[in-house]
Amino acid sequence: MQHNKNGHNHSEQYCGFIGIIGRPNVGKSTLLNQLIGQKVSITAHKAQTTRNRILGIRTDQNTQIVFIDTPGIHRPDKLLNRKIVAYATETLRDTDLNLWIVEPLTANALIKDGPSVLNPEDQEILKMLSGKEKRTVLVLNKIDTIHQEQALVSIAKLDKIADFAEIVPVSALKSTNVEHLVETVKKYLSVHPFYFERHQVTDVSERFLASEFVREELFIRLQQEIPYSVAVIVEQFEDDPKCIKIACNIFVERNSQKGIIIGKKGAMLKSIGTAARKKIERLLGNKVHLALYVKVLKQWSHNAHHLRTLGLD
Ligand SMILES: Nc1nc2c(ncn2[C@@H]2O[C@H](COP(=O)(O)OP(=O)(O)OP(=O)(O)O)[C@@H](O)[C@H]2O)c(=O)[nH]1
Ligand SMILES: [Mg+2]
Repeated sequence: MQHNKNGHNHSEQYCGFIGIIGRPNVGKSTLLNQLIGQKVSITAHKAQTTRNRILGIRTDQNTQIVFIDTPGIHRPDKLLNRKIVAYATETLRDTDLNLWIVEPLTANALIKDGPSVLNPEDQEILKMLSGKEKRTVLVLNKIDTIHQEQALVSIAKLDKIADFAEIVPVSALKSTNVEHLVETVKKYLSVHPFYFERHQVTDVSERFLASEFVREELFIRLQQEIPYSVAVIVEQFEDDPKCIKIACNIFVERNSQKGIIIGKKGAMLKSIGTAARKKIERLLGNKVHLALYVKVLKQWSHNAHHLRTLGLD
């Protein structure tokens, strides 16, 4: 029987469900996209971009890794946030292995020891992972922003706070050491027939991705609370090979927000539409016509009924 460097037998298929968890904005979705080599999860410089559980599937020869991107874990204030934090905390219960993503330790933390090197939110996550440390790979992301020496000191400090499976430094943005992370994950797969087709990279529909690419542009361009007050729903998706026709409703919570999204003479909505259309065209490999409509749905993010209608429950 032939075995490769992960101890895998060539004639069997190996699979695993791998959770990607961490605070908001640490780079979970950026990492997922790099791990599978395709953009299936939207990213932004603002916290709480991801609202759903999103699968990224990577199949190489006889291994299939199912990565699960989750919303950032934080103290929820409104109903929407309670729901999205639940997606993350429920995910880490059912996975074969979790990748816990953290940012480089601050200079202030580097003079401390023990769990207090972590910021308070990460200390909470450490408690949630209690008992699962050996099934947790701690991923130190954004190492492109620090000196190598600082990375080494950070790893030494993090190594002392729990008995993690491994600690892997990466830069999701620059794709540094991401392939090493994949090789690490492969050691934790078990024998099982592939769950998905070999070519499948995600479980979310093109329709959902189209709405997410619109939401990504809203996140990038809008300030303060507005990104958190928008939800995007695809109303029409006509699969015409000459030009795919997509129409989306953008729901906001207040009239004033509607005005800001539309902008002076519609300029803001136009630039959002153009940028999102280009991303959707790249995704679908086809010409796209994208129509956007802004509608007010008062206080939707606090309302269970509206959350259900918007597919967020
Ligand atoms: N410099 C640097 N920036 C990064 C890296 N990885 C992610 N980022 C940036 O960090 C920000 C947040 O990235 P996301 O991938 O959206 O983070 P997230 O953890 O998915 O955030 P939530 O979905 O809000 O929980 C974006 O501006 C990314 O470009 C990295 O390795 N280096
Ligand atoms: Mg995200």
